[in-house]
Amino acid sequence: MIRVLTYGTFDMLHEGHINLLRRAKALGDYLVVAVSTDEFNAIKAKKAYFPYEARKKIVEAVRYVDLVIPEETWEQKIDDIKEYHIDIVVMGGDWEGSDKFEYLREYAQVVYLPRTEGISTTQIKTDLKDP
Ligand code: C2G
Repeated sequence: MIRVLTYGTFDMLHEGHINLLRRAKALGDYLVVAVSTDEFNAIKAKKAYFPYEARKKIVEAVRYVDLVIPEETWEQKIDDIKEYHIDIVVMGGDWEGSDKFEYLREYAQVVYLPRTEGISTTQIKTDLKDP
């Protein structure tokens, strides 16, 4: 069984997120999604519209997702790979080459998938503010 892991805020879930989750799952048999907690988002200087519990429930409802865990620190990834016996870590292309992920190659495959162009939570918020 190939086990895949990905990380993200997944706020205001949209097609770009779904495309990522669908392709991540297609790389294996079991997909673990680490959703950023509100406290970790503050560390990432990212403000989510929906609180963690809501984002967790929404991501858990996605057919490609087998397990949702909290992402609380930058440093938890090696422990996550070991605890969940992860074979492949997957992220969108905006993370390609990032030192937040490249070091994981010692523990698992690291795969970056092209982002879905033209959609982001930030863009949605901007468009809604100024239609
Ligand atoms: N994504 C995508 N296409 C988009 C928008 C997002 O492929 N149009 C991908 C991102 O590349 C990421 C995932 O969807 O892999 C989740 O995106 P975010 O919720 O914005 O995640 P981010 O804030 O980048 O958090 O430790 C890593 C961080 O938690 C990642």
